[in-house]
Amino acid sequence: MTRWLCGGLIGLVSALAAVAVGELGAALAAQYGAAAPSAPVVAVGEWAIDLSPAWLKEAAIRQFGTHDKTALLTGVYLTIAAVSALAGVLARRHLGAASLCAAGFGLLGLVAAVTRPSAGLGAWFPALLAGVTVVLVLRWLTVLSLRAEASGDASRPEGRRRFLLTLSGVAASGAIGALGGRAWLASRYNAGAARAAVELPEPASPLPEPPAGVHPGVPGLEPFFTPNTARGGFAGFYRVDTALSIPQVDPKSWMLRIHGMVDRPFEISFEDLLRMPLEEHDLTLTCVSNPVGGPYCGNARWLGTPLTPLLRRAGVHAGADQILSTSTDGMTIGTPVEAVLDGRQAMLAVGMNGQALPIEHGFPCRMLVPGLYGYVSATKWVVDLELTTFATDSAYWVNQGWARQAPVKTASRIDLPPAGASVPAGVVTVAGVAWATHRGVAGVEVRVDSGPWSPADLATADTPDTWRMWSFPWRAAPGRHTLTVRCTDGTGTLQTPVNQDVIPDGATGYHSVTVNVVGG
Ligand SMILES: Nc1nc2c(c(=O)[nH]1)N[C@H]1C(S)=C(S)[C@@H](COP(=O)(O)O)O[C@H]1N2
Ligand SMILES: [Mo]
Repeated sequence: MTRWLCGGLIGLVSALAAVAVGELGAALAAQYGAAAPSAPVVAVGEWAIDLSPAWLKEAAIRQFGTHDKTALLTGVYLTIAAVSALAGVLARRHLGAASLCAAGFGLLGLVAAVTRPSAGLGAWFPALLAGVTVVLVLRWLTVLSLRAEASGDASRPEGRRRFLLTLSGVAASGAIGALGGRAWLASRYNAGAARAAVELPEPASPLPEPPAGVHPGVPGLEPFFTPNTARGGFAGFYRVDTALSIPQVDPKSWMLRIHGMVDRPFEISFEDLLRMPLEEHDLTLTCVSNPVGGPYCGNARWLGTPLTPLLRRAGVHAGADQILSTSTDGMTIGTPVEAVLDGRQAMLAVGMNGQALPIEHGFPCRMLVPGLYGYVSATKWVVDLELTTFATDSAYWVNQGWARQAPVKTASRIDLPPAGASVPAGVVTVAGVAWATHRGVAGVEVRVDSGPWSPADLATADTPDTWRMWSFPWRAAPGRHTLTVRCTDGTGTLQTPVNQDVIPDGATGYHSVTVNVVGG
């Protein structure tokens, strides 16, 4: 075995041991009641998310979609692997310097862990354990291998075998420890059982089913209500957030505080919330990071308590123009007070499509305000509403370069036929969705190549707060054709053809797909 390889392996194995100890430490912290225990690797990953600029986050969402978290953690692991391998090589010549380097890495994890907004007491514990472990294991293995080389043992087959056995022993325990720690943490820190136990009360007056015909009945077109999780070949409701480990909130200890520029600040428990009048509302939620034709838009029937009476109860001061909401994981979202009080159905939602809110969609409670992008309205795991002003406080995404005010822009999308599809010549059904949340959709038009715009068949509207489905019978002639869609909102304003990127306040432009029509 070359010295380089030996050093690199020692570095990798030490890092693996440290990662394992970090995971086990987090599980141990959870066992003893730490509020939001997280392994150092996760803390570093979340830190990286916060530090990365808006364009990078946006690119990650675009590139990896909901898998952006997996991509990020993979990146963190690869960085740890590279740095630790280098430290291992360095250790053979400069053990002190390499130990410092490893300790520095541990310190990084420690700083990340204690500066997380969700960090509770004991957040330092897993990272400190991991940091100490990496230094000790690196030193131990390096000294062992140098000694074996000095004594000539390393050049004998039994000596080499003995050393490799030690290395693989540490590696195997590390792998088992890391996986075991993760499983242990998942079992200790999990709101699944609490969620299953929630019994949502009936709304004061249940909302009737949406009118017949909200779906055009085109086979293969997604359902009018997006399922909470993937079903029947259709993707589940999109998820966009900065949480690497999904917050697990116990509804028994959940409290929502309403304070700031109000006459009567107060707190309510989850039980209080469920005793308030609940109402259902159909609402399409969209992410500002959704590119033209993109998937980050979903429609659901939500159950919750209206936000306006709560604000009235608190008595909002005249000068307050922003509701700054905060989640358990420290996300802050700023919503215009004006929008919430103008009569639209803003709510604190506890149910989604007939179930308690899924954990990844904000269990036990999230905010929703029709007509605004998620990053300025839809706080998941919300625990705090502070009445303030836009002049004094700015929220997370705004600090990252996104706009303060972000009403949902008018958009339309072709879902069928999918881009690049081959379809037989004859009548082809083109279909999709259009939304201008809170303004409603009044018309959809389709254009073939550079031909004239033709009106599509609109499915029945549910409410102006939901998307509207549409279809269009196209007499398709053989060849390559590009289909383009546009819509008109409920105020009579045509969707703008101007192409704009998602930053700072949402993409615009028309969605096109090119398809191959075959046969004749
Ligand atoms: N706590 C928290 N709430 C959040 C976010 C977040 O990162 N953290 N992201 C917001 C954004 S950008 C969007 S688009 C919506 C997405 O909600 P969903 O994941 O339920 O679809 O949640 C919003 N609420
Ligand atoms: Mo978003």
